[in-house]
Order: sequence, then structure tokens, then C-alpha cells
Amino acid sequence: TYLPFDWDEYLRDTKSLAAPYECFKQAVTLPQNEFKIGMKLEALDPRNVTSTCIATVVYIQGLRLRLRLDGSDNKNDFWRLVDSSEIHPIGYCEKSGGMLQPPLGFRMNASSWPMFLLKTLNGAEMAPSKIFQREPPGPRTNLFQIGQKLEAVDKKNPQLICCATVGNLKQDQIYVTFDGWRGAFDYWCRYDSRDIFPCGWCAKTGHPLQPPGQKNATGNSKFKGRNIPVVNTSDIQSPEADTSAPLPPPITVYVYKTCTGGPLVDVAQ
Ligand code: MLZ
Repeated sequence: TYLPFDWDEYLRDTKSLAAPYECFKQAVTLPQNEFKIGMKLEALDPRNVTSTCIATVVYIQGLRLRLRLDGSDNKNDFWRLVDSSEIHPIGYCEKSGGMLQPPLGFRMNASSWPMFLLKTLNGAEMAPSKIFQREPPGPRTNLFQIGQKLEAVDKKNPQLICCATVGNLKQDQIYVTFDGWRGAFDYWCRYDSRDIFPCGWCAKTGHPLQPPGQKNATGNSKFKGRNIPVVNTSDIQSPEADTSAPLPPPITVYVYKTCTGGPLVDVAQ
């Protein structure tokens, strides 16, 4: 769990405005996430987008699915929204006249692909088509303005959605800069990218939001040292704990980013 980020306070303190909802290609009425870990579906191979592959849901965070291509390693996981146009129920590819392909970097010999495919789908839990959501239409033009705040996927750490600012504009592109980071994570993307969200999206969808980093670009020291994961003691199970004993009242532990945490506190980023 994370300390909820207070956008209102941050916008006030940084004297900035949030990019309005109409700027984004994101659903206005939020869809449900009815996917479950272990479900299989079809996904475009992100490293070779002309291939449709079998993928397994390995983790779920808010409206996002962490996917792993069957036959691939666990080093190339990727994330898709439940209303992504790049995921489909099993059978969709064949129905549209295509053929399922092995992922780039298929672990086995290419000749074993047909048998691998049979085995991986045999007895698998396939995500039912009714839980796939239609992609929202999105704006027809780039409506962003320089300086507007947003929430954006950190493409180098794609599990993270972070506080960001529109740093520049160029036709149908926006330059996403991450607040409080030196620039190594910044990138250009289309205005209708599915990796950018209006302020408050994470809170609404139950996704953690990374607050601004500490290399302070805004000159506002108030937000320094606030990139702090919070650990709720009721989430911690020590092996010798007497589980029948009443739990002590929860306490909140603040851990600075420079602290490695130790065995019970996962200071992941
Ligand atoms: N802990 C990693 C991730 C940084 C994430 C930045 N996001 C804009 C690091 O410090 O490199």
C-alpha cells in the first residue's frame, strides 16, 4: 500500500493544472477488471507486433494486466489495460484468418511450436470474451498543453505509473517528463497513447501512483522525501506469530528511499 498522493495539494503547490480528461484516450466510465491470474488470452507480441501469441495473466494491478507470452521467459513481461485493442480472447486470431505464432525468443525449437501450443492450451483457463472491453475512442487531435500534469507509465519500469508533466509538444506527440527525476525516464509519445492518464486515474482504478522523485525540478522542497512506501503491520506475517492471538493495532512505518528495508519491508523501487 502507498500513501495516497494528494494531487490537489501538489497542483496548488506547483501552481500547475492537470490535463483535462478529454485530452486522453481513456475510458470515461471505468470498466471492470474481471481477469484473473492464470487466465490465457491472445496478445500481440510487443517485440514483434505482426505476431499474435498466447499470453498468460501473471499479475493484476487496477485496470492493468501483467502479461507473459507462453513459451517466452519471465524477463519480457508487459502490461496492457483491460480495454486494450491488443488483447483478445483465444480463438480471435484464427477466426480472423490468422495463425498463432511463437513469441520472439521462443524457448524451444521452432518445430516444437505446434505441440507446445496444444499443450499450453490444454486444460487452460481461457479468459472469457465478455470480460474484454472495447477500446475507448479518444480525442481526434492533440489537446495537450505544455506544463499540464498527468499520470504516466514509466516505460523503463512499466509496472510504475508516476506523476508527470507535459514538457513539450510536436504535432501529434507529447513529451512526458517525470516530476522530480532528472530526465532519464522522459519520452515522446502520441497524444492518444494508452500509457498516459489524467490526474486521479490511479486512485480511481486502484493502481499505486509513484509520487514525484527527489531530484527536485520544481524547486519545491515540500515533496522531497515523500516517495515513501508505507507498510501496514497487519500485512506482515512473521513465521513464529501466534495467528490466533488478537492483532495489535496497525502502525505505519515510513521508510526512506535510501533504506534497503531488510527482510520484511520491500522497498521495491
Ligand atoms: N528505483 C528505480 C526506478 C525509478 C523510477 C522513476 N520513475 C520515473 C530507480 O531509482 O532507478
